[in-house]
Amino acid sequence: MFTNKESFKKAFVETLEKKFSNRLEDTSPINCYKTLGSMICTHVSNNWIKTRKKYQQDEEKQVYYFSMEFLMGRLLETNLLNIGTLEIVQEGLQELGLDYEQIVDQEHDAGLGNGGLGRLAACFLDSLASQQFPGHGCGIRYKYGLFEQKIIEGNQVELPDYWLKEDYVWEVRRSNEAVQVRFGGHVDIHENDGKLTFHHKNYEPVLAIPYDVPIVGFNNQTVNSLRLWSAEPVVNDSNIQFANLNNYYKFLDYKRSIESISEFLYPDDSHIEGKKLRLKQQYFLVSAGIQSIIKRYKEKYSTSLNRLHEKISLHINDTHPALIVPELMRILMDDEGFSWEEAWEVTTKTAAYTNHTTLSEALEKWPIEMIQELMPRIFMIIDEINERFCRELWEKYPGEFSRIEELAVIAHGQVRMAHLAIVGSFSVNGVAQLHTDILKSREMKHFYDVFPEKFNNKTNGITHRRWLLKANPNLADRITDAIGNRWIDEPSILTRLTEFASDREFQQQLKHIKYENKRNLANVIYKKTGVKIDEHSIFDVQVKRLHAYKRQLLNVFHIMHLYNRLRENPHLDIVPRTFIFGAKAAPSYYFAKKIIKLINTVANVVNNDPTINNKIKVIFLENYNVSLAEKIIPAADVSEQISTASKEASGTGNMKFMMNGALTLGTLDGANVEIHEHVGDDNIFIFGLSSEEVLNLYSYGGYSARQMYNCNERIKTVLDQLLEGFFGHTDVEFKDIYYQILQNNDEYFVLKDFDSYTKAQEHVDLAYRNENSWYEKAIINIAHSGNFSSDRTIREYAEDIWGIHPVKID
Ligand code: 26V
Repeated sequence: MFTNKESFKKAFVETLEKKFSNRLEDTSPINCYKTLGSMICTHVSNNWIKTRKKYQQDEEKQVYYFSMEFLMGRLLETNLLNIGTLEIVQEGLQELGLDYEQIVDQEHDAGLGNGGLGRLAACFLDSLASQQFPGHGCGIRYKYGLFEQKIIEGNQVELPDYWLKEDYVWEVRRSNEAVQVRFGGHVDIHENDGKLTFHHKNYEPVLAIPYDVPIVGFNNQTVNSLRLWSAEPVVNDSNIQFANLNNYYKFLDYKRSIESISEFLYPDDSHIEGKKLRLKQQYFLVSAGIQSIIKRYKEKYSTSLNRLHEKISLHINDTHPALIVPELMRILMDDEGFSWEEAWEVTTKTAAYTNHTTLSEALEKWPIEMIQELMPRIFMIIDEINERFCRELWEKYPGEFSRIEELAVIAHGQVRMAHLAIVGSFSVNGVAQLHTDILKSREMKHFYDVFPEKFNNKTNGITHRRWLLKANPNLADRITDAIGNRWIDEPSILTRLTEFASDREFQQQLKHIKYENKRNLANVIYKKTGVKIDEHSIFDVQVKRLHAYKRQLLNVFHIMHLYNRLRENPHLDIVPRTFIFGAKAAPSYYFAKKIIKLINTVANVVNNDPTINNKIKVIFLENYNVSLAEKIIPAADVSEQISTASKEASGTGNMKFMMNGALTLGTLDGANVEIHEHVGDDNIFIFGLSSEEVLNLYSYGGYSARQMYNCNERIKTVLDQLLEGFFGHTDVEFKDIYYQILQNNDEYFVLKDFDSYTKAQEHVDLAYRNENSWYEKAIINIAHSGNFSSDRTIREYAEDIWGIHPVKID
């Protein structure tokens, strides 16, 4: 059906007519999208079945990547790309008189994630399937994804993201593979022949229904699965017979409370709230996932589970699924009759954990009582893990109470999920070299002393298929013209582009592609905001979640400063610049929301001031998501990666921009450090405090924001403008930002780094004037971006952590 244009067109019209009883000339874009979706599903179903069969017969080890978030974005175009039919479809639809872009736009982003962590999980799935690794995702089918952001009078307003409004064409509901997850109740303990047995009683049962999404490998036959779990009430004879109205209402209450488990994604990735429902979600995911994996394992291997770790790895993506450790223990002991020692041996060889943040406010801890109430048996097991671990520590460090207290899994009435994950896993990894070094030498130093062999680094990556081939097809074609197409399978080959870095023709081609992408983005911006921007200006972009540590504020302060200079001298010699922002703030993150308001307020002033000769514009694009990122990133000249050094574990946006030929303006933080090492000093703009300096300032003090304010006229002017002047009238709106900086001593060193940031921005301006040299730098960035493909990352996980190998499907 996709073998050539003609057969595609024929099949498309037939499917459309059958599916919707609709003629082509009367149809709608949404029906075209659904038609195309169902054609792709039919096309991949054969390979999906083959892959499942092969994995069920083959004895190769498999990995299950457990994550509370999978930020998949859209799938139509990546699926077409991966099955190799993108061009046929684009041309075929055009010949049918249909608008391909409009059809693609019908798909609602699957926004089942907050940001970097969830998008990383999605990139990993693509790299697993594309390299034929037997690896699957395990997550939650939230009814509502990350909220939709609207900007109203400069403020963020959140709307629910009901992404399932139209049927989700990619999922398959597999009710025959449902399992039961149990909450609450109590545990009866019996002794039989000196052996304790545990019986969970009076629990509330929840039905976990899996919905599978096919993960289509690029140019191969592999189709892995992303299994998303949905919570439904258990409907049986006893609760369906409504003898009286009371029971009926009770049933409805029960139904509502069960369904709430997979109702929505928690949108705050900065502060843990300790909400019961969130803990329920975590156990729901873990218990449903492991039960179904073990069911399948037992169908396949008639042997006992004591060699589970040889066939399966369970990956814990951040601490959110850390209950994998006690849940697997529970199943092995209570259902399979293992002793504690046997179960511990298998569990700690099966689970592996990735840490994604060192921010203390995001480290998960749960009150003992909450775990006890929701999962009484799981709590008993965690308690025992803690007891045994503390006993071991006592032998290793006799008398060192405070060290043991620091390491314990349970302390001060709380269960520390990171500790549980470290103790219960065979591997603990950070997501960039600097991050891993900080874990080993500071945040988790004591654990590193106890388990040095567990710690390792796996620098993040991004799928070059979505972020270059799909998002920037013209650039991908140019690259192929220059170095052939092998880079698509092996992105490290992109380094061959370094030979073209000083090639004038290649530089010009890159310039034209960038310009085209900028024009497209300018159109999007005009449609969305009504603001016309100069396509020849430098597109300077900061798109990411809004967090104080990511320092959008530093960017805004610089814009205010630049605007002040332009007001003083409208003929100031600068290259015109368009500052572009996209950022969602957690709904309860007051400071972050104020910064959004500030960006929009500054934008309003700057964009409407005729005296500055259109030299700068400020754009805030609402509802930043994966699809918008795919339009923004290929059009960027400058990539703002300006977090306070030591705070950003890795960052992955930095890699996407680099791959699309934008130059990084950044601190030596997260993976920026490795980008810097790859491209060299001349091809990146580095500024600001080092992580070492930041950490020393935190440890020993010696920084005064007030002093910076008093001694630096430029900083003082900008800060004072928060209170008066800049916005045309005295404004109380931003006094909290002013006081946050001055009274809380500027926790993220915005003022401290202001001067060096401003200088780095001047260097950007100068560098951009030399066109050849600018594109030379851009080419060198693209050339070294292959190292940041998630294919490399996944190969490292496969080899060093999971011990999995490619499985050919034929
Ligand atoms: C925490 C919480 C707290 C409770 C509610 C929901 C929620 C969701 C996520 C998080 C964890 C945030 C950690 C995180 O996203 N880390 C980011 O991971 C990226 C992928 O490794 C990395 O590139 C970023 O630097 C890092 O900030």
